[in-house]
Amino acid sequence: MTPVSAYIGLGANLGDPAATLQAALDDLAAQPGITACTASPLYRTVPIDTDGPLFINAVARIHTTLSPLTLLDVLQAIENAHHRERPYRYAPRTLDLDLLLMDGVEMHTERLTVPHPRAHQRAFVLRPLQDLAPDLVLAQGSLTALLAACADQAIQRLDTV
Ligand code: PH2
Ligand code: MG
Ligand code: MG
Repeated sequence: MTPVSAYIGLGANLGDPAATLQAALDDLAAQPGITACTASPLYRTVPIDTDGPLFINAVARIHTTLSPLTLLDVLQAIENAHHRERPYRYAPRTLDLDLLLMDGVEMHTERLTVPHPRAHQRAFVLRPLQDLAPDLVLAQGSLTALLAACADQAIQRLDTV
């Protein structure tokens, strides 16, 4: 089976978020069925629609032969390995891995909606996505136009040395 590309959003605001995101990127790259993993820089972001500590966010592009639901299982297993708890919606978390986009995939099920239904409204997703795919156009518009319309402009790129 030919691999397709998919974009994964990474976020954390509990524990050591930057270290957890780096570890999660390594975990992703090591999965059977994931053949490449390219990461955006990390960003420090203000919590949106929730409160609690600042987040660290990033996006990864992977190539995968996994089905969307099997990929979701893999993402949730990695979240759980990093002690993710789900006491209530948008609770502070050690690790959140969201399937944002997948080539050729549009699905709306109780368990999974792809493309991610809120990605186009969130600078903490769009800004790192723009680093990986500046010319990408979502159903709602170009990344540049969508970013200009985002409420969450408070986003700071972390310089990696
Ligand atoms: N994730 C949410 C809700 N709000 N805000 C920021 N800054 N970063 C996130 O990853 C995030 C959020 C739900 O998953
Ligand atoms: Mg999320
Ligand atoms: Mg999630």
